[in-house]
Amino acid sequence: MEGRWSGDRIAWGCDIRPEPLRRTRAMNFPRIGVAAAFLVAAGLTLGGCSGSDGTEPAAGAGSGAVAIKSFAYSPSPAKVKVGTAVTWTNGEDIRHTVTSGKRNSTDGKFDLTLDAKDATATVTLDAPGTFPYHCAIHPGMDGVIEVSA
Ligand SMILES: [Cu+2]
Repeated sequence: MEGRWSGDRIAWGCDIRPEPLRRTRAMNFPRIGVAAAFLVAAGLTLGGCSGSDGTEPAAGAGSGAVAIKSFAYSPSPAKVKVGTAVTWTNGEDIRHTVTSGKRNSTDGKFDLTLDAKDATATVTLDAPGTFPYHCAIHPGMDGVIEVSA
C-alpha cells in the first residue's frame, strides 16, 4: 500500500500513530533506550496496521512485552523475532534486575535495573538464539528470551 501525506503524518490506511517517545525510568543505557523506544513505537504502528500491509508476526512470536509480577517474568520464554525490542515493565514496588545469562554464569550482554513500579527497561537482540536472564536480587527469578530469525 502506498503512504500518502495527511497533515503531519503519513497515512497508511489506519489511524494508529506512534505515541511520542517517552523517557523510561531505570535507563542505564540511554542510547539503547531511545533506539528501543523507537522500535517499540514502530512495532506498535505496524501491529495496528497489520491488516493493511499483510505483515503478521511469525507464529508464536510476541510483542516483546514482559511483565514482572509476583517475583516472576511473564511470559517466559518471551518469543520475539530478531530486532524486536523486548521491554520489561515492573509491576510491583520492588527493585528487580534483568541481568543476562544464567544466575551463576552472567554473560554481560545486558544488565538493567527496574527500581520500582512502572519502571521499564528495553533490550533489542539482533541474533537468533535462546537468551536466559535472571534477577540478580531474587533467587529463583529467572527468565528466557527466545529470538527467532
Ligand atoms: Cu527481582
